[in-house]
Amino acid sequence: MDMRDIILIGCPVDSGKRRRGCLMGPDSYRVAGLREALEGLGHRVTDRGNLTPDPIEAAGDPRLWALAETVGWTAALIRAAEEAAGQGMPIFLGGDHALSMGTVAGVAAHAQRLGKPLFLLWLDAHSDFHTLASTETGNLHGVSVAYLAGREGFDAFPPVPAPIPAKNICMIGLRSVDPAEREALAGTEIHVADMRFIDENSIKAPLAEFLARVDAAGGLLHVSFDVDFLDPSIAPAVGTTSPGGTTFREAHLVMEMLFDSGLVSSLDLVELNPFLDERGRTAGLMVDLTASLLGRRIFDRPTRSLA
Ligand code: 5AB
Ligand code: MN
Ligand code: MN
Ligand code: MN
Repeated sequence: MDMRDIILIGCPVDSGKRRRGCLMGPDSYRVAGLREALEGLGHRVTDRGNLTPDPIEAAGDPRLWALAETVGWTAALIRAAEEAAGQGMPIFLGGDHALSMGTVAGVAAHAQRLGKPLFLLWLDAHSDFHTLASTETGNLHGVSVAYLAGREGFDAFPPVPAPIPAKNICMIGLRSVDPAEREALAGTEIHVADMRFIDENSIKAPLAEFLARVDAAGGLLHVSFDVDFLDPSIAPAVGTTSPGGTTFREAHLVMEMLFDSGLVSSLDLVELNPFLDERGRTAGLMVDLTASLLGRRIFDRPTRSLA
């Protein structure tokens, strides 16, 4: 198996919504043994500790929660992600999903320097496709994809160095999409696999199709893994629970397919709120799934009959 240089970067972003707790996520992954799990698979792992946001004196906006702090995080994360992407495989330990505005934008800048297209896999119950104008809650963890895709109205934020073309974005696991998001998505080439599509076609179908396109394009692949992609019965430690999520087996298959593809070049683990966890089980599950994405397996394929 390929040994990788993995860089853990703590991103205790907690400004993307009103309910606090995601700032404890990076330490929760550490306590749950992420580093040890990845080292046990033969990878070289460096933990860079936690980042802090740039101090920003942006004017607030009464409609938007903690705008200046999220802008400060985005600026800091763009720099950190671009640098780390040139040194190994960064795993960004969240923190809420607002952090992906910075991490993915930074990785995209790196990809652009390499002259390779970046593809984005969004594993989430939500599409996170609001603009600052359309958000109803004012929670900025719900606008990340819109920013990264280059939608208008993000003047308060650093310009996206290399917006991601809509056809390079795939969302899997959707089951909570607001009307303004649905309308905006319909006008794009973003690939969406909602839970109905998954129920009718299997989770393998949209992922295999997407991975084939990444491979054919010689692209880099960033995976943004929101804990609420998982069903809340197995992953209770999230603020925005949404019933009808992916099962352990579906999520596990996604991780195994991602590993087999050899295409994943960076990863966000977002929205874990350890304050809401039950004896560390969500953090432990996320560590196990990350290990599967990085090569933990039951048998080497193809699986033979044991008879
Ligand atoms: B998450 C909602 N669409 O805009 C909004 O958890 C939820 O990062 C956003 O996917 C959920 O606040 C953001 C209702
Ligand atoms: Mn999300
Ligand atoms: Mn979500
Ligand atoms: Mn959430």
